Amino acid sequence: MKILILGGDGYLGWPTAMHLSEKGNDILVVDNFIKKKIESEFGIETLFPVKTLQERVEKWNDLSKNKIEFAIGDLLNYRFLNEVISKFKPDSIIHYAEQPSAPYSMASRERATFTQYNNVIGNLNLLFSIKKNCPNVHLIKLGTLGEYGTPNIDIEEGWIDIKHNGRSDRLLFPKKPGSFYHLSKVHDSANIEFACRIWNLRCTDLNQGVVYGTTTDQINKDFESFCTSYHYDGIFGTIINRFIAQLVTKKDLTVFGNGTQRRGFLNIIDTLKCIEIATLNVPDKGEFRVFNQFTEFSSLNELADLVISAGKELGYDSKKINIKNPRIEMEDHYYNPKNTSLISLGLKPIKLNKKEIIKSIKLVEKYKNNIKDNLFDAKIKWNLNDE
Ligand code: USQ
Repeated sequence: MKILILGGDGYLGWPTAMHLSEKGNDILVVDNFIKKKIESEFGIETLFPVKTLQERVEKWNDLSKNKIEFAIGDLLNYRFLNEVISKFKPDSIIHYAEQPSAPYSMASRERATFTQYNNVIGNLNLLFSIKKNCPNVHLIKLGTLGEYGTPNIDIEEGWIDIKHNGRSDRLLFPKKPGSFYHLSKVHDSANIEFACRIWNLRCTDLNQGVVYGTTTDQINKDFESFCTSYHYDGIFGTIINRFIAQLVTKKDLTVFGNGTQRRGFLNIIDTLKCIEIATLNVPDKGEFRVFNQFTEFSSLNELADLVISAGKELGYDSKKINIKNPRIEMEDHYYNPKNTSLISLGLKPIKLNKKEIIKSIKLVEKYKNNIKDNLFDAKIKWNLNDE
């Protein structure tokens, strides 16, 4: 297949490019390096020294029989997007190219509007370009499990059958997201569903949980050349990766609030498998298909306890501290999201257990001198008036 990967320089985009290239697909990666700009705005550095996209692609193309190509540009530039899509003629488009940080989107009015403008308009441009250039393409869009929030009912995969006053319909599942970033993905989903309905496009929206992990089969071929970003900072760092970095620097693990919040998680290797499964199972024309992409869910306290007990086996004695929650989110809540679609299509999940955590700890330990303590602070508060 010819697969266009938008946002192909990122934590997930780059490993996806290598994985699908190794499976024999022609890959074109597009990125505008926006995450790098935000990193420099906040003085953020990733844990591992990640090579430039050019260097990674060159090295990959030396070692592999399938080549990866790349183009630098922005989805907000409609002319650029049309040119890329009309020349490459993809069979599938995987769309990761969005501002991915909830805290960033809550930092100020400017960052909230940037997040929504960048994500929603970029996605809208993509829909128009698909309609114009390749209406049969399979769009695989990265959504987020956080689109649903934590409603007091079971979370279905995208759609829900509703009976109301004696009548019934199948409607998009109601959304109760927790940040302007998560909201941007809600708006994307609504726009894509509409485009599928009116223009007969086809899309898989992957509502993904929090990803953890550092390596994949392709990264392991040559870690220094192919590693992807690892954030532990308060903007891009996600919870498990932060906990592991806190542990190896002998800090306590910062659980926000009372830690009874529940979230869905998956290993980075399972992200790649899910994407591959999506590419191989193409939805019908006009279909807006939603998969909930996570493999297990647990409370933040359970996660912290798991990292602490894995750390104990390696001689660490960090504790869990429950700090005042900088976010506004439900802490005690019902949580039961479904995830049967990807499993029924063949996903065999990697279990988040002590062994997996120990593997990550050992890798992070090698780079612990790069960790900057001041980056751990989760300074961004959801209620700007708290200051
Ligand atoms: N949290 C802590 N301690 C920390 C950091 C976070 O307790 O040091 C808590 C947060 O309050 C939240 C949970 O951990 O309840 C998850 O936070 P996170 O920063 O790991 O993840 P989140 O902001 O939700 O966003 C991440 C990705 C985003 C993706 C999303 C999937 O950055 O791109 O969409 O995970 S999900 O969470 O399912 O919406």
